[in-house]
Amino acid sequence: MAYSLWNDQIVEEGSIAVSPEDRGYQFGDGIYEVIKVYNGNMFTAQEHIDRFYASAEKIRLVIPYTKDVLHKLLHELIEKNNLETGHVYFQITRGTTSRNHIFPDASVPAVLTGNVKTGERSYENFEKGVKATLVEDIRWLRCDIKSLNLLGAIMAKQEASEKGCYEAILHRGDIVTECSSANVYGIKDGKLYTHPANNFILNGITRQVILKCAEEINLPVIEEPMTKADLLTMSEIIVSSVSSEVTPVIDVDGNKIGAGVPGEWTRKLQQAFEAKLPLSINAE
Ligand code: PSZ
Repeated sequence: MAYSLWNDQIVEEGSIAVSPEDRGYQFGDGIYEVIKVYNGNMFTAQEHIDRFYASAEKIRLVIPYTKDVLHKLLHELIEKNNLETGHVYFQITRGTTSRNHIFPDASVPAVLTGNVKTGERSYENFEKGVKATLVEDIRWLRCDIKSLNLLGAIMAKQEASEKGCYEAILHRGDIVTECSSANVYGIKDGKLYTHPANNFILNGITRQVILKCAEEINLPVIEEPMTKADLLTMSEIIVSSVSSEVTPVIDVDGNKIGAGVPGEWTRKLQQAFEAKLPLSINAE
């Protein structure tokens, strides 16, 4: 049987009924997080929980539970579902009221839900690399918030998928920002380039881990935007997210990146990343 998070309870999945007047459903008025689970252990759970509270604060949504309570609930959700490898997903909306753009009264409770998804790591992508395509970034100007509104990302990812690509690398005019659901990096002449963590990108938790890995392997990090032309001259490109981990990009719109196979710095980053994962059974 599958279990879900429903406010501060773990309940049978089938017992939940979200209202059609939930503001998440009506307006996308809420925020979410995804945490990777390796052998039953959440990776960087505290960082994701901190970002969840930070996203909520940025949209003036008050989460009616402490971070510790939420952490324990996520643990329980994983255990109840016997999740080994996969993701835990959770979101909170500004509650259920008669449709009105203006915030509901403070007495209207937020609605917190969560569930798990089983899924193996994408070893083949990590090993062989993937193709990507450049797509105009038409999202709003607060991409630092992990908002439930994902239309800009969905349109871009669909376009990539229809072109046989794994990801859409987004650009605002000439400037490369990030991907539809990942961060993007270029490596050239022994330096790692990635967009600074401002309102134009989501500061990925995986991004933060990768920047630490780069330091460990003596790969200097330059947090400056790349142009589309810069991107295509990189000798290595990677994309990262909770699910993509460190995924090499070997082709952008038919342009071979480097030798057209994952490069040496990418392999070193993958090794440093792997060393940080909680892979032993019951590591937490
Ligand atoms: O399972 C999936 O498809 C996931 S899990 C996380 C994402 C997708 N996306 C995260 C994300 C994002 O949506 C955008 C726009 N930029 C960057 C990221 C990477 O964030 P982290 O590393 O925290 O997953």
